[in-house]
Amino acid sequence: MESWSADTRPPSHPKGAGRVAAAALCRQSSFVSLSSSLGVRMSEQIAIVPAPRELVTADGQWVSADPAGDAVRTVVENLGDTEYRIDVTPDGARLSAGSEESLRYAEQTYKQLLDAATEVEGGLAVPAVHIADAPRFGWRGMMLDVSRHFMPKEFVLQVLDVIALHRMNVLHLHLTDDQGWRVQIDAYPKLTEVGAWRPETMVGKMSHGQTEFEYDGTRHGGFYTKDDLREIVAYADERGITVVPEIDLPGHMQAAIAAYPELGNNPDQQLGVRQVWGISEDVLNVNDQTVEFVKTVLREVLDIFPGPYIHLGGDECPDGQWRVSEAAQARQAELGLSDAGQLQGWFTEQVSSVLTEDGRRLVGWDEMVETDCPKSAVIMAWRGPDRGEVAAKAGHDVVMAPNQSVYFDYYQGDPSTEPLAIGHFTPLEKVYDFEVIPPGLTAEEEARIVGTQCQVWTEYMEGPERVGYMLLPRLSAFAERAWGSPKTSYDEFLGRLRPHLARVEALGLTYRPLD
Ligand code: TNX
Repeated sequence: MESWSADTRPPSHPKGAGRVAAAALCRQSSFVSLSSSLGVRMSEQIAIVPAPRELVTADGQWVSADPAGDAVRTVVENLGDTEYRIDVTPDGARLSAGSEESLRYAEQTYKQLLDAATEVEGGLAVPAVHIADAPRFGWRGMMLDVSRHFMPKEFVLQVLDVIALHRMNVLHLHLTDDQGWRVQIDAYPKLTEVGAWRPETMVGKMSHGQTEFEYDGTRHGGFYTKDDLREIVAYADERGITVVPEIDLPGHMQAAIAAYPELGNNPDQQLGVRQVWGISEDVLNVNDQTVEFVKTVLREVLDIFPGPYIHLGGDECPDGQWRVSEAAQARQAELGLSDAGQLQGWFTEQVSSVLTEDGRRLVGWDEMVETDCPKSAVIMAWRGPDRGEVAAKAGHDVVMAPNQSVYFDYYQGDPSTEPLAIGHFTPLEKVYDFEVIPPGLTAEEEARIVGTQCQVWTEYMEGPERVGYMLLPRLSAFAERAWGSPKTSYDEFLGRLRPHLARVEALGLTYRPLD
C-alpha cells in the first residue's frame, strides 16, 4: 500500500477533491508497513505518540477537514470499553469509541493527526486514515515523588496534561517519605508543620551510598492542602486519570516520626526530618496507638482520593529497631510470628483494614510479597522483572516498574555532561526497548500483569524544570511500551518523537533535547 509524503501533498486542491476509495479504508487485520516508496516515513509525517496499534492510510490521499470541530464523535456499543476508531474520509472525520474514556483517547489521537494538516485552497487537508486502536495494558502510570522535593500544584497539573497527551491513565503520588510529609492531615497538624520542612543542610548520597557531599544548603519544604489535592484529583478525572496516593510505611517514615516521636522506636530521641537520602533506620513502631494513628491518617486520605487504589509502600523497611525493641519483640511473640517480615505484614494488614472496609484496594512495592500480604494487593515490581514474575506466580496483580528500565532518576547520558543524578544509566533507547512482560510466565500469570509504570524519584530534582528534563522524552518512549504500540526501529520512533516534542513544549514543560 502506498503512503503519502511531503512530495505527494497536493499544492492545493479544491474542497472535496482527493476522493478516497471506500475500499481503501477497509480494516486491516495486521499492522501495516508505513514506509513510503519515496523514503519519507509515515511516522515522521503523522507523529502520533504513542503510535496507534493499527493505522491504515488511504492511498496517500488528502481530504479536507475542519479542525475546528467538524468531526463526529460517538460512543458506540460494538466497541470494547477501551477501544476507539478514527475514520477520516472525504465525507468527514468520525471518532467512535466504546466508552467516554476511550473517546478521550480518540480525541488525543485526532488532535495529533490534525498536526499533519496542510493548508490548501479553501481550507485544510489532512491525510485520509483509518485508525483502530486500544491500549494493551490497563495500568499506564507514572509515579512522581513529591516528598524528596516538593513540587508546586501547578506543576502537578502540567504533569497530568502530559500524561493525558500520552494516553496514560494513572498518576501515583509518592506523598510521604523520610525527607518530607506532603499531605495535610487535620488530626495531626504537626505532620505538615514539622514533617514538611527540612533544614538548610542536606547531604547528598550517590547510589549505594559511596559518596556523601553537601547537597543544597537551603531550607526546603511545602505540602498540599486538601483543597489542592482535590483540585488535582478533579483535574485528573477530567482527563481520565486516576490518582493513586502513597503513604509509604512502616519504613520511610522519618518525617512523621520527627513530627510525632511517639510513633518511633526511640521516642525519647528527638529526630529531625531526614537530611540524607537513602534508607532511614527509623521506622514506625508496631504499637496499638501507632496502628490507630495510621488508620486515622488513612481515613483522611480516603476522603481526599476517591480512586480505587491506595498505595501503602512497604519497601525498604529495615528491621534493626524492631529486633532490639522490647515492645516489638513482645508483639511478635504474642502473635506467634517468626520474623520481622511477618511483623511488617501484620502491621500492614491492620492498617489496611481501613481500605478494605471502604472498598479500596491495597497497592504495595514488591517487598510486600515477602510479608504475607493479602493476595488482593496489587504489587509494583521495582527491584527487577523477576520480582514481577514472583508476584504474578504468587497470584497478585502486578504493575511492572523495574528500576533497570523505567526509573527516570537515572542518567540518560554521559554523567560528565549531565546534571547530577542518582547514578546508573537509562538512555532513551533503553526505555524504548523495555519489554513489559517478564519472561517465564504462563498465559494465566501473564494476564496478571495489569500494566506498567515509570518512576520519577526526585532526590536530585529540585523543581519542575529538572523533573521535565529527566522525564521527557523518556516518558514518550515509555508510553509506547505501555500502550503496546507496534515496535518500530528506534530511528522510526525518533522520527515520530521529533515533531511530538513541540506538543510537550506547548504544555510548558521542559525536556531533554534529542542528541
Ligand atoms: C529506591 S523504589 C526507592 C526510593 C528511592 C529510589 C532511588 C523504591 C520503592 N524505593 O526510595 O528514591 O530507589 O532510585
